[in-house]
Amino acid sequence: MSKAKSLRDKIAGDRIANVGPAQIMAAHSPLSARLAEEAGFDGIWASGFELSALYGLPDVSLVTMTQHLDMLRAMAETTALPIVADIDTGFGNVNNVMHAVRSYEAAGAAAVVIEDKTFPKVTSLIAGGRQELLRQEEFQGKIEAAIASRLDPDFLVIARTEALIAGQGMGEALARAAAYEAAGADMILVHSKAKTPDEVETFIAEWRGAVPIVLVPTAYPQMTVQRARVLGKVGMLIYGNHAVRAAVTAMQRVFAQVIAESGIEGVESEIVPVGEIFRLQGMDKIKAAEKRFLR
Ligand code: SPV
Ligand code: MG
Repeated sequence: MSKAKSLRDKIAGDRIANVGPAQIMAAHSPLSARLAEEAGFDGIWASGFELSALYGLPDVSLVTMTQHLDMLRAMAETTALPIVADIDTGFGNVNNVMHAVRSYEAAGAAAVVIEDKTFPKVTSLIAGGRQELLRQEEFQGKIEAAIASRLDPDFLVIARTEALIAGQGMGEALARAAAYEAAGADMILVHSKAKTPDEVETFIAEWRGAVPIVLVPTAYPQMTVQRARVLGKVGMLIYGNHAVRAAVTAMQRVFAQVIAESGIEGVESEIVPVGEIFRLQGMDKIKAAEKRFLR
């Protein structure tokens, strides 16, 4: 079974059994993807924000498609989880979208999320960001192009509307979501930077479409699985940047302690032993292979 089919089946099955939504954790490397899998998440969010941060860059379309695709491919080779690829605006117009969808599917993604902003985009949660929406018709064309380009019919094309982020109001967000569903989107991601879930809850209450909703509750962390389940239409919760934020928290603490103590002895008990890294790297397989084949 393809990872795309397993993700699609999970979302559909969760809805019937009323046990979802799927929890998709951000990752920016094969190592972080492996940790997310071990923790028990249902999938990986190949976040543009996280990879940009990894390169020390803001998330404003500076990281190239090739950089993101290479990292996604490495993650797909490392984790059995389905990967939801954040392909921003699709890297250009419909031609870029078609090329991207073919490339991401071939690299092992299970889904793509394409957002309805203009290229270059500006990261959504920044205060006072330049948030420009693409014309609705042009974005519908991008969704149609994405669907026409996938080889596996289970590969998910998720349309993301930034209408609320851009301050265009609930009516515009609902109209765009309906237009994107009409264009064939498998799911609708409605992004919000409101500090409470009220805005997305209003959207969901007024949503008359048939396809499930995806939420990225970074700004409104009160949105739990249980709360989303009650809403009835949410298929996925994406934890958008918690891998890179957790990594930064840990490194800042440990680095500060090492500097303060002028040495590494004090942090020894605070960090995993080197053996844990050997385990995550799969050194046991290397040893077993050498024992078996190296003569
Ligand atoms: C990302 O993680 O890259 C996202 C989510 O697109 S957000 O940064 O909130 O826009
Ligand atoms: Mg992004």
